[in-house]
Formats: sequence, C-alpha cells, structure tokens
Amino acid sequence: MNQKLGIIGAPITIAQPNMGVDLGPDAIRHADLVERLKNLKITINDYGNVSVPMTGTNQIDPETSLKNLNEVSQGNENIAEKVKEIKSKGDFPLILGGDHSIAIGTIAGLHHHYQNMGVIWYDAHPDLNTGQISPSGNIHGMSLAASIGIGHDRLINLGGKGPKVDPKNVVIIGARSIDEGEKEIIRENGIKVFTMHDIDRLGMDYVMKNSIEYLEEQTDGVHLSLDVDGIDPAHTPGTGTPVEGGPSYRETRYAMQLLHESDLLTSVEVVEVNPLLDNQNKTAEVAVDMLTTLFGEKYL
Ligand code: 4U7
Ligand code: MN
Ligand code: MN
Ligand code: MN
Repeated sequence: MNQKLGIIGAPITIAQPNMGVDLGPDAIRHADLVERLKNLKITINDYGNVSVPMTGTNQIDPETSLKNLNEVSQGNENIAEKVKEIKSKGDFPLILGGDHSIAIGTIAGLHHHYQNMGVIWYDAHPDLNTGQISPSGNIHGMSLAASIGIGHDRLINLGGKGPKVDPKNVVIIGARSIDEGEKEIIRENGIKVFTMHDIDRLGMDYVMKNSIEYLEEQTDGVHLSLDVDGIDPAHTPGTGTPVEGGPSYRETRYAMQLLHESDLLTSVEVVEVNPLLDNQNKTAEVAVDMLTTLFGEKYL
C-alpha cells in the first residue's frame, strides 16, 4: 500500500433525509484518524473538505423520481475533480463521507486512472436503486447503480461519459436489506454478492479471501467503499439506515486485516457516519479502527 495518503472530506448530506452526515468527516478526524495513521509512519496530506451544496429538500421531483438531483450532481462533480487531482499527485485517496452518494464522485474521479477498476462494496445495502425502482428517491441508495451505468443520465455521466465500473468487477459484502428491484439488477448484471447468510455459512475468512482472489485476477486497482451500516448497528449506531444482523466489529476488523495483508486496495472511502445519531462518537471511533487496521495497525 502506498504510504503517502491524501485525505479529503466529502460532506454530502442531501442524498438522504437525516440531519448530520455532513459532520461525518469532522467526527472521523476528531476520533484521531490522522494521529493514529501517523503512528504507522504514513505520510498524510489532509486536503480538508470539498465544498458541496448543503441545501436540499425532502421532495421527490415528479419528473426524475429523485430528490435533489442537481445539488447531489454538483457536489459529486466537485468530489470527482478533487479525487482525480490527488490521485494524479500520487497520493492514495482516502475519502471521508458524507452520505453514500459520494461514491458516484469518488469512483468517477478514480476511473480516469484505471482501465479496469474493481470495487468492494461493504454495506448492509447494495445501493443499486434507480429513480424508477427506489422506495425512497434518496440518491445515497443509488450510487453503485450509477457507477455501473444504471440510472439517471446525469449520475451515470458524472465526471466522464458512461459507466465507470464493470459490474463483474464489483463484490458486495454484508448485504441484508435488498429491495426487490435491486435483486433483479444483481441477477441481470452478474454482480458478486456475499449476503449475511453467505458470511454466516462460509465465514469472513473465506469470503474475504475469495473476494480478494476474484478481484486480483481481473482488475488493475480496487476501491473499498465502506458504508458503516455494513457493520452491525450494535457497534455503529450512528448511521441513518441501520440494519440488524450485520458482521461484528471483530469480523469487520479481520476483513480489514486481510485486505491490508493482500495489498489489493488502491483507494478507500468510509461513509454514512452521522455523529448526531451517536452522542458518544462511537461510530466514528469504530470507523477509525477499521481504517487504521486497513493501513497496517496491529494488536501486537
Ligand atoms: B446506504 C434503501 F429502501 N434501499 O434505497 C433506499 F431501504 O448508502 C436504503 O446504503 C438505502 O446507506 C440505503 O432508500 C443507502 C431503502
Ligand atoms: Mn451504502
Ligand atoms: Mn448502507
Ligand atoms: Mn446508510
């Protein structure tokens, strides 16, 4: 793993309805992210937060069936630009969300640097909705769809024309809340998914090693998109769409350890930390434990 890290905050909040995800980057920094990474002898450039539109509504636009399309697109264009720029400098991009719509921007920014990039989507949800099939109209539930070229043109063509990732280069891990329309998209596009049942049956060790081997063979770079609601809400309560029955702190931390050992990842984002839903800032602390493990922090 590249030992020069470029951190950017991406505080989009209006692709989901709860107040407070825009404070995610600050909450994660407050949980000593930079200090802990520096202890690992990693060089850090913190570029601060990208500016994104903060005012939206909770109304679904009848024409697009989406909420705040213009504002979410604009914010993601800014994120894509910044990610592209720090990647060009040779930094390893670490993006702090913000709601999960930011993946549209980060992946768009990254895709300029790869021919065949892969994505690990660690999440309770597959985020494969479109305006037509979404039960909510919230764009944070559509970001993976947009990145593989499904959904509204504005989202698909953000930061460069067309799909950014081949659906065959995606592995979803921890899914346990999959909408009916999303199930169809998974089947039609041959997306590799390890649901919670798969993790229970096979164990996290097998699931991660299989995912790493699968992506290693066919990609030239792998982005980890870590939604904190992927982890069981017992450990990460401060998030807007928690789902019971997720992988534990230990299982997730072990998954991060295996990713560290594999040296597979070329960029990382952590999203959906909402400190207003968690007055202990426990969720951000867990996010930081996962990130430092990913970058080589050991128990012994
Ligand atoms: B997250 C949901 F209906 N699928 O689309 C939707 F359950 O980025 C939730 O994974 C989306 O947190 C959650 O609104 C988006 C819902
Ligand atoms: Mn998500
Ligand atoms: Mn989620
Ligand atoms: Mn969520």
